[in-house]
Amino acid sequence: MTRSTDTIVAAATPPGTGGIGVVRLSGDEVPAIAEKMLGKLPTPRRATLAKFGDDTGQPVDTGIALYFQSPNSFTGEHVLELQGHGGPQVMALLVEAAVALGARRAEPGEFSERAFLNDKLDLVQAEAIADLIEAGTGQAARAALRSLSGEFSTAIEALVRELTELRVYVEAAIDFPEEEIDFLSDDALSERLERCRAAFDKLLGKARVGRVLRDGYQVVLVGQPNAGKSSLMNRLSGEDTAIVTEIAGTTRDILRETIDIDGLSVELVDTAGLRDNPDVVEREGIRRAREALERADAALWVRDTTNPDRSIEGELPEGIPTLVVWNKIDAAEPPEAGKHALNVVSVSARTGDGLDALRERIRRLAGYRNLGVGAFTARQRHVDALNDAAAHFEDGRAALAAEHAGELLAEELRLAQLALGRITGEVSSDELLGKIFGEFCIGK
Ligand SMILES: Nc1nc2c(ncn2[C@@H]2O[C@H](COP(=O)(O)OP(=O)(O)OP(=O)(O)O)[C@@H](O)[C@H]2O)c(=O)[nH]1
Ligand SMILES: [Mg+2]
Repeated sequence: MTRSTDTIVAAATPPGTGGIGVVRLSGDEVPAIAEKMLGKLPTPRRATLAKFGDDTGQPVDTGIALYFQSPNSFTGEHVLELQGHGGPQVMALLVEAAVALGARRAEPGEFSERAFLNDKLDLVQAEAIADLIEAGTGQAARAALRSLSGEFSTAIEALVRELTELRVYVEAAIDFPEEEIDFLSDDALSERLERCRAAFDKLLGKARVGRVLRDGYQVVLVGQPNAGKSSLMNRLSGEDTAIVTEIAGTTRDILRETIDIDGLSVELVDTAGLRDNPDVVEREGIRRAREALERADAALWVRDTTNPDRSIEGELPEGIPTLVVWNKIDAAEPPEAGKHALNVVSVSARTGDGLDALRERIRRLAGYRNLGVGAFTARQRHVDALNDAAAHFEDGRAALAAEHAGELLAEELRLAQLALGRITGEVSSDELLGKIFGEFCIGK
């Protein structure tokens, strides 16, 4: 049974002209509206050639009508799709006719929201629809499709099941304290705990990569003036975006270029060189550079082999993974110390030397290693909820280890489950739903 709702209508194809344009309706009134616009209710799931008329019986277009009877439709409600000629006037007339016959114009994401409310999709899958539509690379599109088909949701559900079993076990142990065996300190429990922890780690790793696949990975280039930050960005992107000169302090504004590294969308952010005693404009540039750093996923600290600079280490925010990039190796050798360190790469923006290695390092920094099979898209919201759940789980484990406190462990496990429930939408608020579906396009 679906809930009883008003009937919504919207063009499902983008505004503009095209060979075909689709208007979609969903709700209780669909059969009645279909009869008025088409003269009859089409057989469910059959492509039916029909004349589309307006509320007064005037013909608007001829096309294919598709009727899906509740509950066998995208939204779970009665759905009608009118595939007409893709012109903005045709679409507008069809929408207006439906409105005159009792439908209401759909809000952004309202079709998907109804699909969610009618249990056709969980929240992760509904979000994956938007992510698939907006995917910036082929990899991201494929990953979004995996989320849409439920791979991410299944992984979450498996983890929830693990937590539930663990909780049942712990609660049983608390309820029968007189049992001779102390269930709370036996190996079976610690094995389960270990298994859960491993499952958390694995899923968090995948969700982080999924987040990067969806949102892209932002890398800020910082360093002393003249180190070659702008040259490096131009070289990596193959564009001549940034001005390059031998004058220190050339770049003042923030410049951005997006590159594709094996399907990973990386946004490079070029910034003003950091130095003391800049002029007014440059000072503002440096302020912006620092601001960009705060928000970045990673930093490339570009250093000049021909002019080894003072360290700016203290100026890099903590917690942002940083790669040291020695530039201009065509002109001078990088200093021996740290040359082979893990977080150091040597390149020449002029000749292109070392850039493949640099791209590989960026890829690895993003956790984007053995991708391909099984990657799915995720959102920051999912990563946050997973982190939250993992923190409760760890608190519970710690409480058990320190105080043998089974009740505390059980409670933390419950909170961890709740946090995971927020990801799939088992636990949701109107505010959260409004925020998620409000970002969709109209007609989706
Ligand atoms: N030999 C050599 N010169 C380079 C290389 N990369 C950059 N340069 C030169 O170094 C100078 C500074 O390059 P930029 O790319 O403007 O340096 P920047 O770090 O963006 O400098 P600011 O914008 O002033 O902070 C220019 O004259 C470049 O031609 C390189 O790999 N080898
Ligand atoms: Mg520059």
